[in-house]
Amino acid sequence: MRRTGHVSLIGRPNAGKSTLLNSLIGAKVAIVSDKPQTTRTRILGVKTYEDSQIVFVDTPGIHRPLHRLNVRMVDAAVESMRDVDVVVLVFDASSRPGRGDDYVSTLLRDIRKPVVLVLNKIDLIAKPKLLPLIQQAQSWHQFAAIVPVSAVSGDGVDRLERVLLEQLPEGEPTYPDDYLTDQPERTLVAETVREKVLMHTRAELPFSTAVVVDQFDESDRERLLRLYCTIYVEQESQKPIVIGRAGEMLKRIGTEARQDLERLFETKVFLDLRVKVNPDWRDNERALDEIGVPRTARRPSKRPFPKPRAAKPRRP
Ligand SMILES: Nc1nc2c(ncn2[C@@H]2O[C@H](COP(=O)(O)OP(=O)(O)OP(=O)(O)O)[C@@H](O)[C@H]2O)c(=O)[nH]1
Ligand SMILES: [Mg+2]
Repeated sequence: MRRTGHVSLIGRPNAGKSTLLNSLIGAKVAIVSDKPQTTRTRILGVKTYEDSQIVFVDTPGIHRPLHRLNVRMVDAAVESMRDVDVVVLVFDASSRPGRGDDYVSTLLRDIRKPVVLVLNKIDLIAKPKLLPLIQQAQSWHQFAAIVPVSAVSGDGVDRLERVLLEQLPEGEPTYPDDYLTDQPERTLVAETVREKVLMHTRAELPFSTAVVVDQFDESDRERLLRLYCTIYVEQESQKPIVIGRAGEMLKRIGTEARQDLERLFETKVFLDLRVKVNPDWRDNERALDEIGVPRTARRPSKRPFPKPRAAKPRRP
């Protein structure tokens, strides 16, 4: 039977949603990192089978938003559930369920469509731990199925595909067979650079970095694709960290991003990176529009977004 439909991948930050998307469609369309909140927008990845098609929707991890950027991110994830045929909740089986997971379960309460639970990262846990986890997970929601996988090794991913195809409605594929993603080339460039920044920085920097492609010069693409990007940080003090001593860090980021882009575009790439400060861009609606984090249905509030409160000093 021909089946087709949309499946969204939702879950807590770092659960492995983007790794799973890439594994499912067999191509890297979403960047991945060991830092939470890597994905900032919805990313479509299409898998075409002989007679069926699944349109996967990778989403930002669901977390407590402390900036307007994060409000857009979380809303994008929550809204994705409305538009799809099946929801896949991705859970990091190597972690302990916490309050964030309780919150995600409450979001599933009103969902009147099949929800499949993926227990990801099973390569990191001892086999005997899996059964108790499956039993515990049954209290979170009435799942249509629970599928253990390792998005990194690919273990269990084909079973997940079979389970999802069974849940999808009958229908003809909507995208051509060779269609892979909705991500424009410019976005893939910006995201590749951001992935390298995430890989090599720590603490607040991964969260406060954005990348914009200023110029995508393909006039001589067969010979050399010329790309000019700006890496935005929030504060002057963050610039030297991204640039590094004698420009060493920026060079490393540039070299690694260029190598990935040369593989992706199958041509030689010239990549120019500069670093600029864009103060508080994470709380500036216009900056977010320019950086390419789409607005969600929620209307932007005029009030300044509440800043996280400083922790109260503890009594000795
Ligand atoms: N060992 C192991 N690591 C995994 C697996 N899946 C993902 N990871 C790692 O988990 C980290 C987070 O992966 P991502 O795919 O970026 O997670 P995400 O859910 O998309 O995260 P956000 O975009 O921040 O919401 C990365 O370091 C991945 O390499 C897995 O099956 N096994
Ligand atoms: Mg992701």
